[in-house]
Amino acid sequence: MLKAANHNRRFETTRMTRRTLLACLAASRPTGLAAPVPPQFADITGPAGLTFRHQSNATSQKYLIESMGSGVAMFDYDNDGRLDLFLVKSAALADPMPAGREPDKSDQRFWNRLFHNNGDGTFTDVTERAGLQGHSYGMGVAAGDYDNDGHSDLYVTNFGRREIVTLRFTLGPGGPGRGAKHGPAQAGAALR
Ligand SMILES: [Ca+2]
Ligand SMILES: [Ca+2]
Repeated sequence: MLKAANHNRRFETTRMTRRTLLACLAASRPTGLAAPVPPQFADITGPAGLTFRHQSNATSQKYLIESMGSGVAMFDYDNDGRLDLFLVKSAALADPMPAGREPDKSDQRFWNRLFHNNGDGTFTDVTERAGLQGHSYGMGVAAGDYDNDGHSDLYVTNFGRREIVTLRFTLGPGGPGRGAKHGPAQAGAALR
């Protein structure tokens, strides 16, 4: 009997505690606030000069790599203090792909792209100048200064080939895309 009474008291205490907690929460709820407005976004890739569209090059074979999106790196390739963009892209596939043939990246639609941050909300495509069109079917990328020379480098993964790209860029006054000499920028790609 004593055990049952203690149990009932505990149960009642717990119930009262819950009631008190709910009352406190109700009392603390702010009143008169407007309903939260969901954040709004606008597509500014066009005005910003980021003319990049990924190509999956889908085939009737439905190869696994067709379903993979590509990687992107935000890094400061020219050490001007502003983050630039490197975007990886796929390559053309035959339908079906003959055994041993490498995907074709020669068409500009399939080039990887490097965009220089102009510092005013716009970007300039410097892919050709940098020689970063890439090889094979691009998958992912990582950026880092692997040789510790103060310049960021890229590690690009492809279906079939991996690339380590070492970058050596020097800037003329004003930076690229503003009538200044970008130059040249030595960009070398060592294939592994
Ligand atoms: Ca930069
Ligand atoms: Ca480096």
